[in-house]
Amino acid sequence: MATGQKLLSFLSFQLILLLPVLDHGNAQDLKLGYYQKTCPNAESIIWKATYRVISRAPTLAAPLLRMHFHDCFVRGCDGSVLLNSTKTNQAEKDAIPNRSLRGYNVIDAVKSAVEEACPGVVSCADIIALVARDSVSMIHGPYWEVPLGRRDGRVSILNEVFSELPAPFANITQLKQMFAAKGLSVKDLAVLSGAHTIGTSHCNGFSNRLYNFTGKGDTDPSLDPNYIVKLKQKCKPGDTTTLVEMDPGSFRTFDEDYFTLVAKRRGLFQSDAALLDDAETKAYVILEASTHVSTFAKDFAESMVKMGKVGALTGEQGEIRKHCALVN
Ligand code: HEM
Ligand SMILES: *[C@@H]1O[C@H](CO)[C@@H](O)[C@H](O)[C@H]1NC(C)=O
Ligand SMILES: *[C@@H]1O[C@H](CO)[C@@H](O)[C@H](O)[C@H]1NC(C)=O
Ligand SMILES: *[C@@H]1O[C@H](CO)[C@@H](O)[C@H](O)[C@H]1NC(C)=O
Ligand SMILES: CC(=O)N[C@H]1CO[C@H](CO)[C@@H](O)[C@@H]1O
Repeated sequence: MATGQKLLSFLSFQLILLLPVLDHGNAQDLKLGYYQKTCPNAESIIWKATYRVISRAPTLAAPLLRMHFHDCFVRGCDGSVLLNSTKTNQAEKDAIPNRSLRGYNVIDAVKSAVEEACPGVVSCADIIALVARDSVSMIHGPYWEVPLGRRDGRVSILNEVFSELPAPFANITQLKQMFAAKGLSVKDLAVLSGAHTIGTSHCNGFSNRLYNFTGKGDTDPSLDPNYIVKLKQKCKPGDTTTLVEMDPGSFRTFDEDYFTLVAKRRGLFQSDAALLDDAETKAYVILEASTHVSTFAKDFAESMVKMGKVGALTGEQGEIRKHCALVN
C-alpha cells in the first residue's frame, strides 16, 4: 500500500472511531463544577441574583422553570429561547406560546451580574438551567446539582416552537412521541408534567374543554364536571387574557398536589388528563397521589438533569453570548 493510501485508511479508521464520540458525546461532556477554575463564584452569584427576584416575586419561579423546558425542547438547551428576532429572522421568542414566558429580564439581570465577575465565560444556556433549579428550590421544591458547560446557539426559529413543543391539546400518544424524540422516557413525561404544580395558565389553553369540545357545544368528559362549573366562572368563551392557577390554592408552592388533582380528573390541560390514558403514566399519577412518602421531589430532580442535557452544545460548538438576547 502506498503511504498516501495507508494514511487515508488510517484516517478513515480514526474517523470511524471518532464519529460516535462527536455524535453522542455532547451532553455527556457537561459536568458538575464546570466553572470551578474559570468562574469559581458563578453558581453563588447566580443563586444570589435569583434570590433577589424570587424572594420578592415568588410567582416568577414558574415562568423561569418553564423557560428551561421551552429552551431544551426547541433546538436543545442552547439558550435559543432568549434570542431576539432580527430583520431577517423571526425567533422562538415571538411564537404564540411565548406570550406567557416571562422572566427574560431576570435572566438578563443574572447574566449582567455574572459578566461583571467573569466576562464571556458563563453561557446563557447554563444560566437558564441554574436559574430554573434555584427558583424551584426557593419555593420549597427539590434541589439538584446541574451539570454545566452548555454553549449558546446562534440560531432560533419561530416555527420550530410549533413542531417541537407539545400543545396543551396533545394526547398521550403525541406526548410520548415528543418526549421520546428528546430522549426522555414515559416516566420523565409523568414526572416533568408535575411542574404544573406551580404557575398559571391563560384560559385559552383549556377553554375548549369547557365550551366546545367536539364542536357540538359540549364539554370534555374526562374533566370533573364540578370543576368545569368553577372554571367556567373564571373563563368566559373566547377569553384569552385571564390567568387561572393550575394547582389552585398552592400554585406558588412546589409540591406533589398536581398528581392528586390529575387523579381526581382536575388536571387543567388535555395533556395533563392524558396521563391517565397510559398504564405507566397512570400508575405514576396514582402512586404520587396516594402515597405519604412521595418520590416526586427526587424523581423531578433526576428528570430535570436529564431534560437539561437534551441537545446541549459543548466544546467548540456555539459560543458564549455576551448578551443573552443577541448572538455575538
Ligand atoms: C407535557 C407537556 C406540556 C405541555 C403540553 C405544557 C403546556 C403548558 C401550557 C399551555 C401552559 C400555560 C401557559 C400559559 O397560558 O400561560 C403551561 C404552563 C407551565 N408549564 Fe407546562 N407544559 C408541558 C410540560 C411542562 C414541563 C416539562 C415543564 C417544566 C419542567 C412545564 C412547566 C410549566 C410551568 C412552570 C408553567 C406555569 C408558567 C407560568 O406560571 O407562567 N411544563 N404549560
Ligand atoms: C430584545 O427585544 C426586547 C423586546 O423587543 C427588547 O426590549 C430588548 O431591548 C432587546 N434586547 C436587545 C439586547 O436588543
Ligand atoms: C392522538 O392525536 C393524533 C393526531 O391528532 C391522532 O392521529 C391519534 O389518533 C390520537 N391518538 C389517540 C390515542 O387519541
Ligand atoms: C363550536 O365548534 C363548531 C365547530 O368548530 C363551530 O361551528 C361552532 O360555532 C362552535 N360554537 C361555539 C359556541 O363557539
Ligand atoms: C416576550 C415576548 O417576546 N413576547 C412576544 C411574543 O410574540 C409576539 C408575537 O407573536 C410578540 O408581539 C411579543 O412581543
